[in-house]
Amino acid sequence: MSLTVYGAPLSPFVRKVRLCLAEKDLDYALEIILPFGQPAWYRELNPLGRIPALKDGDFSLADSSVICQYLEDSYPERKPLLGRNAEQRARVRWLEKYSDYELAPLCTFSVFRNRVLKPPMGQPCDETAVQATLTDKLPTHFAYLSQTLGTAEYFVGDSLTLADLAFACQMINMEHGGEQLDAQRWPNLAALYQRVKARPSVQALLPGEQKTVAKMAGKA
Ligand SMILES: N[C@@H](CCC(=O)N[C@@H](CS)C(=O)NCC(=O)O)C(=O)O
Repeated sequence: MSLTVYGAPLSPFVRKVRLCLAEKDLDYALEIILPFGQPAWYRELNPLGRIPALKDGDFSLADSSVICQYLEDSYPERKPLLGRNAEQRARVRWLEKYSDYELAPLCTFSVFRNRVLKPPMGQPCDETAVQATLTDKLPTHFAYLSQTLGTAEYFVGDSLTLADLAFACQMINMEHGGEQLDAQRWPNLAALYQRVKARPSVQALLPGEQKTVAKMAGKA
């Protein structure tokens, strides 16, 4: 087994794969590939030019969800993260997709991109767009996710799954962008986020990410 993840630590999708690997206690190497200006050879791993990609020996594939499902199928003796039966697996996939496709455009591509990525590149932060994201767009999604979680500790079943990791990955980018989940309004979601954030898998990555974000703010 020789696993290599291609990508950059601040990407929520790269982080999801790294957390999945860590929770499964699988060793891997990280090869830094930025989302833009990638070397030509990277297109062989992902013709769309997006991060992450994964190599397992000679086998390669792209897309964080596909990669995590591959890890689940390839290492069945490791901690399951996709649920324990058909119904749970479907729920996990739905909620993972929800975070990746509904939260990511807001938490990552609006709040994080505007506040963290744009300034060091000499581009202005569109604070009007960020405020619209925070006040008009995100609350509906948090309300749905909060209702879905209810009084449970995790989104699906009674243990951590990719649904929780995908959600936390978006919350981390939002937090890098200077915004917190409102714990008064969505106490159960905020508690879930803190629960996931406290895991050794997340704690192993966060300080490095926070350092990078602070450095980028210094350059802005
Ligand atoms: N559905 C993909 C999304 C990956 C993605 O959008 N990655 C961003 C970085 S966070 C990227 O590579 N953007 C560059 C681009 O779209 O050209 C996944 O889950 O891997």
